[in-house]
Amino acid sequence: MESRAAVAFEAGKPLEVATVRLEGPKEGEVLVEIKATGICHTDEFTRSGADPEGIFPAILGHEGAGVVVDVGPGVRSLRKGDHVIPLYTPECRECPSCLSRKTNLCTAIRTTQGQGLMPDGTSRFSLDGKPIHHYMGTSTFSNFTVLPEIAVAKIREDAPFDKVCYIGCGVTTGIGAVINTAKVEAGATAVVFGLGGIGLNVIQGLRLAGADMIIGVDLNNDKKEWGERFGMTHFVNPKEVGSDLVPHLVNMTKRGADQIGGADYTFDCTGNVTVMRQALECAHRGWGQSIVIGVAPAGAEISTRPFQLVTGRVWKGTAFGGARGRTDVPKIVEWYMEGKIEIDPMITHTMPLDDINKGFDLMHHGESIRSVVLF
Ligand code: NAD
Ligand code: AHE
Ligand code: ZN
Repeated sequence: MESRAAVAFEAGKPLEVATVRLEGPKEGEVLVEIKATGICHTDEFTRSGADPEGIFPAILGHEGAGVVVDVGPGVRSLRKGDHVIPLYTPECRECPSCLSRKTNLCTAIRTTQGQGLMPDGTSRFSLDGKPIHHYMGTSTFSNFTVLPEIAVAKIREDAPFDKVCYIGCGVTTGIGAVINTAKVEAGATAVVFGLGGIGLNVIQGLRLAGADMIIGVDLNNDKKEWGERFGMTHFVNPKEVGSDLVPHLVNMTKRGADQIGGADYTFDCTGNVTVMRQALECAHRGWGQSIVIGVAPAGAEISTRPFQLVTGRVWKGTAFGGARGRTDVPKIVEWYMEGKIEIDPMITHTMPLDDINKGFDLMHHGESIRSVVLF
């Protein structure tokens, strides 16, 4: 069949909308009509050429929602007409990682996914007879996409595609980092670096967990109002802090008799390795945990004095908020439908596929929280 898609032909170049060929689903795969897809900073990270796993040409996009329109042989858990969210972190429930119960990082198809291919080692997408790579196993910047059954979460049918697509990455990553990875308790203090599409969801996750003090840090003062809208209690713009940022944040979080300072939990939602170090170092001595969410460019490395770890700070990372997609994503959709979490105000812009590059421009200029492409 044919599908309209935004193709990344070369690193650093705008996406180009084209009509591509798409082969139907093979054994264990489903064909999904994507109804809406968010644009995450990770799409920009790969488009820009900063992703060491980036392969071109490719169809990017990993934050979609849609409807199953065909199923391949052997598919048992899904049928035509099901409403679904594609999962860049699948959940096979059979691999050692899934069975360990210690991680959400299913390994069943990770190798071929990183090569931009379906599990059988081939691509379903092509243009003028030449293959186009898949991306993160999802390629939601295409009106139709093929997915392995294990990489699809079935959701309730009354959930609006143009909102719940955001659960395919940003919402689940932010809220999951708080609940699954950090396991934040009521009354905690937290610092969130980067108040974009991920950081604001960390903030709403912290509010949900009952955190007392939620400090947001961003270079863009417009993000103050955004953070407050979702539960942030204090805002810091590093450009406006006279002294060093870390001592400033430690000072702000001083509590109790010892007056040591430092947050119980900190989160990097920028992908900047200098910020990751600051996030670790403003965590509380003895128990503070710092969670790396941001994705850093090829070649970037993190560093700190080992003393920071010797004295009890914990450096952790999280992918997809530690969520097991087929199990957890339908639950997060329920939370949204029941009004436990907010999504609508964060979707600041919508656009047709033809205007997808405008979504990337808005992200660059710090004007959007989430842009969503509607098919
Ligand atoms: P975004 O562009 O919407 O937001 C980034 C925010 O960080 C912006 O508000 C920007 O002003 C701020 N910022 C940038 N540099 C800063 C600095 N030095 N100090 C303070 N603030 C700074 O991006 P997003 O979609 O929210 O994604 C954030 C990061 O999370 C990206 O690196 C993305 O690739 C990554 N990500 C990771 C996962 C995961 O599973 N680990 C999932 C989704 C996104
Ligand atoms: N390809 C990059 C890594 C990118 C990365 O870390 N991706 C996150 C999801 S970001 C979603 O917006 C992830 O899931 N990581 C776990 C995994 O298996 O990829 C690189 O640096 O090579
Ligand atoms: Zn993402």
